[in-house]
Amino acid sequence: MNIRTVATTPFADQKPGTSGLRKKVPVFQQPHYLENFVQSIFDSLEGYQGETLVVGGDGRYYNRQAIQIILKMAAANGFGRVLVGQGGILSTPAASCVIRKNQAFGGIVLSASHNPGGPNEDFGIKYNISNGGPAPEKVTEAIFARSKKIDQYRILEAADVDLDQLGSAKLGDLTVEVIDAVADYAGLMESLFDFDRIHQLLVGGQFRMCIDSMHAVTGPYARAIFEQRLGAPTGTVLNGIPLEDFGGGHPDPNLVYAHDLVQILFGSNAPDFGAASDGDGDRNMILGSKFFVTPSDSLAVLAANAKLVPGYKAGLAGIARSMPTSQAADRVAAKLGIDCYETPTGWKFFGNLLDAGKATLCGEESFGTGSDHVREKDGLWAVLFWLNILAVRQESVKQIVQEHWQQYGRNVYSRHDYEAVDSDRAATLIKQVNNQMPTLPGKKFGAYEVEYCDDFSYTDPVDGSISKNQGIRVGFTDGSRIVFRLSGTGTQGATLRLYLESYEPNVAKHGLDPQDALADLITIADEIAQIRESTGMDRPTVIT
Ligand code: VG1
Ligand code: CO
Repeated sequence: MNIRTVATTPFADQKPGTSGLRKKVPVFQQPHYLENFVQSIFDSLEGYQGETLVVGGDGRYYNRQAIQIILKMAAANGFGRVLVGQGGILSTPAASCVIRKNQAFGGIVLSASHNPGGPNEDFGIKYNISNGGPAPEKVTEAIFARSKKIDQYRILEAADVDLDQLGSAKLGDLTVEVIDAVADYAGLMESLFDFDRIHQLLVGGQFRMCIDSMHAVTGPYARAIFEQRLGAPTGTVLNGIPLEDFGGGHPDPNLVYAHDLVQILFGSNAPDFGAASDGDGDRNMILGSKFFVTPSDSLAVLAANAKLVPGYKAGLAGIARSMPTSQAADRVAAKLGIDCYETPTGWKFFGNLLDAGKATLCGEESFGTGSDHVREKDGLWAVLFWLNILAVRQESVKQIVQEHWQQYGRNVYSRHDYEAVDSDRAATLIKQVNNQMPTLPGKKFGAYEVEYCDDFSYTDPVDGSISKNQGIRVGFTDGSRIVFRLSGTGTQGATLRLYLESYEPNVAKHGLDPQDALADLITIADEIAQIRESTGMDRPTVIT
């Protein structure tokens, strides 16, 4: 066995963002770049000798090459066993499922999620801990600190492992098991949802659905679950073959990037239900016939109807949502008499709440929903949850959401993204808003009066850790909110996210277009942050 210790020098830019380290492929392809980061992960961990590591990714360009490097480094660093998805594939929620089921020490997930893939597009790497969830900040900070000092890494000299053949192989002392990427995950789904009832819905001839996998990782999962197990007609899954460049598309399930699906669901003779997922399968977009469900509403509707679903019929311990997510879920929690937690953006902040049994359902406005079944958000899980509810209630998606609004009022919501803004300009914009923080409370903008303005800080109720500077909130006396935040997942310049929310109890106004209902807040946001002037952009790149 030939283990090489390779001398290296640090890269200054290996700070993990909201969800791991994301860079352009050519950055990752620089000599030692990936190796440095992987060794920094291993150097930050303790006690993994002889233990199991899970490795898989969303199949994007460079996935296979990166996995071969990681396997050889895991062998050289003393792991006992690596479980790797066939073809190098594991969706993010499936990786979480496999880590938990096999009581692995941790996992490495290769994905840049919703960012485009290809030789000049994005790649990413993320470490997940033994609970199956993204490493908490104290771990990602340790990895970053190590990456700034690293001077060597260890790698085994060996031939590549055949990732396409199921079964076991040896890399030095390391056992590499190539596992079915879908089986464990599909089994978990079957244990949570009423597959018989969903099957009846799908084969009854009345109900039609389609799922857009956007040429990303969920294709094989969606085909196995919906077409093979649940009996949906072949062709229900669109773009179901994972491609290294996602067919040139942007695998982000929103109204802008999932335009094929949107055209079908808003076209003539539209199906009853449509869904899309992102590059690594942890996001979802839910559509009814000519109807879009905002992710914030989706979380609230799932929570309100959870008792209809076998896996959740005992009720929910609590609900957690990220700070910028609308407060629709808070209303459901209040009605159910359970706690609602508000966390910073990013799934890593839900892990402790889920582990401690404080929350059962979690959600983010960015098309992310999940529960305590794994420790990642889970796109197809959300689709199944909706289908289970539809099968029981026998109403349309639109009826269910509108009835929800009648009961709870509507939290009108929208997010405006300004992408690829010059980084200095974006920093200046945030600074300018920060400077106004002391003087904004009490200030009037037309009918709106600012009640509070702060930079969101979170104290984890389980371990007491504090995360500061998580987005600037401007709250108004009528409960409306504006939030300003810079993205932590982009790879080009900065992305400004503007989150807008107001509350509308009046049923007669529930049909309004959110952009019209939020028009005043949009103007106020520009007045406070001078967005158009600071970014040099007339309008947002993406509105959801
Ligand atoms: C975005 C979303 C956030 C999500 C993160 C990872 O982060 O806003 O809610 O958790 O992406 O999602 P940011 O920092 O760009 O706003 V993805 O599906 O990695 O997996
Ligand atoms: Co994702």
